[in-house]
Amino acid sequence: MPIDATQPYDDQNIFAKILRGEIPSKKVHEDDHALAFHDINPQAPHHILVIPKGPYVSWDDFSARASEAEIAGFVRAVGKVARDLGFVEPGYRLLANVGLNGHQEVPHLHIHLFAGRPLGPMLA
Ligand code: D5M
Repeated sequence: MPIDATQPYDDQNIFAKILRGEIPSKKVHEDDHALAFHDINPQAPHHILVIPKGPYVSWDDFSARASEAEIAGFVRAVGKVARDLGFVEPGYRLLANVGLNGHQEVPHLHIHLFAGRPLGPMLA
């Protein structure tokens, strides 16, 4: 079920549990600001989720409240994951779902990174 992105941060959400190591993930990158792991329900040959380590519900929450260091660290981590996994050529797609109409299901900001096949035109 999609969530309301204006809700307060819930530290029992599944990605908070992954960050605390309470449930496993197939990790591909970790640094001070970000964790990246394989999506459990891949929509492309490569489907990675990149999440900030701080408690941010959505892109909206993150862009409004995160520090400059957190924003820079997170954005750089997304790019580094794509480069390190060899996605830059022939390309990849980034996606962040926000709130009810964006069909965001997990209330901790995550960037989807899709690669490994032609992804076609953007869906509206
Ligand atoms: O996407 C939420 C995404 O989170 C969806 O693609 C499945 C993925 N997911 C859910 N639980 C897990 C675990 N435990 N590991 C890895 N991936 C997971 P959204 O943008 O919120 O609709």
